[in-house]
Amino acid sequence: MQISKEQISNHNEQFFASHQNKLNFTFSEVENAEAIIQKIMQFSIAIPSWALGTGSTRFGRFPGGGEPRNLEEKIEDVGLLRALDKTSNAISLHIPWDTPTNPAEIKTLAAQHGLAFDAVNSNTFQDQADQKYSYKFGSLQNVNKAIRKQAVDHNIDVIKHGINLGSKSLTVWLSDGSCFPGQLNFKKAFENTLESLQEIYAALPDDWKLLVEYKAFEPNFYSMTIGDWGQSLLFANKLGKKAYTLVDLGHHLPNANIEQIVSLLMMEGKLGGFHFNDSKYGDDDLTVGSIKPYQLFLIFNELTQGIQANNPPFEKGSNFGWMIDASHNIKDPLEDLLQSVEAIQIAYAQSLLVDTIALENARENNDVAQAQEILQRAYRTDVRALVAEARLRTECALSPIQLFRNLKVRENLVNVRGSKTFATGL
Ligand code: RM4
Ligand code: MN
Ligand code: MN
Repeated sequence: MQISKEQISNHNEQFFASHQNKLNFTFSEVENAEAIIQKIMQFSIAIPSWALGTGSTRFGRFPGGGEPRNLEEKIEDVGLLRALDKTSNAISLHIPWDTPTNPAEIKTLAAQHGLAFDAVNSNTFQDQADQKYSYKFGSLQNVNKAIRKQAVDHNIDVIKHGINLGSKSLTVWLSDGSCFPGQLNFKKAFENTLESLQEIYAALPDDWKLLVEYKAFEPNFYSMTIGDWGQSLLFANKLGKKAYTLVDLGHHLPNANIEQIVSLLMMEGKLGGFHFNDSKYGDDDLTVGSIKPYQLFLIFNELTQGIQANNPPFEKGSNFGWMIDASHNIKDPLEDLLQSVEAIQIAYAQSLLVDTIALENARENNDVAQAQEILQRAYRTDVRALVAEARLRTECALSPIQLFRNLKVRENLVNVRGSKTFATGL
């Protein structure tokens, strides 16, 4: 299914008058409104290929119908998102869930939808049918050299797929760790993992990044071999300048101060990628901004400040790995992604409202109340009209979910693909 320009402009006409009112008001309140719109228009975010189907829990899966049956249909789905909001303009593949068997055709198809390929992701947290050794006791950390080699070879294979598609980074997330005290020699597990990562790093093209993702727990519940940003940074530093830490918002212990982590990683020039999602307890995959929107804003505040001090990775075409990483079990995945994209844009826009000079002054004077006022003033400003205006100017929908529903996109996909389709992924 394709959404036409005409369908979008008809939809926008209905909402135009009320949008214009809100926009005029926002312009009267926000001094740098035009600059914010421009930044949002340049903003780019990748969609993971595994977020387009219904996610499962360990208790079951309830597929919603019309799920993409193959990589081509996943690209088509991201194309739909991009038609509604130009921000979603890249796709990140998980291999072997989405192995591109004909890369030239896949690349052409993606280009037709205006999509680039973001980071490629390896998978050594599951066993594949044709695989010789099992990863039950870990992959890159495994006590058995042959198992480690199998996992290394897989990662090198993933890099090759990425090269064919024009990706510029490999994300390594390991489920390696242990479930019980005594099971693992921590030092050996670290050293084995480092040696394996070094072999992968050696196969990385010079203009690529290796993104080392960490996660506090699950599926291992006693220790994770790359469990936090300290461990990830340790690996990244030992590996070299092409290696970076990747922060996935849902991968921390409760109440972790993620904004502080972001600030320090940027200070070190080692923040390489970001997986946006939200969580309340143990799930790492809820819709961005659905649980802790203020935290999301505070994180963006650090990102924006760090970027202003360093380089402009938000811009289109940059190879900074900004991605949504969410896949949960009850919402329509496309509606969920539209909500996530907007939550990110709102937090980004609000972070651009922060009066950084005044904030720094307040800090230097230990004026705690004033510092809080400055941040909260930005957070409490309604920037939705600016985000909508960025969509309007890029020929996208003023209200993406409304249009998605009015056009009966999901019903259409069910008609074509059937109600019992299963997308590869979680
Ligand atoms: C993990 C992690 C990785 C993702 C897998 C599917 O929890 O977030 O980024 O590749 O899930
Ligand atoms: Mn992730
Ligand atoms: Mn995760």
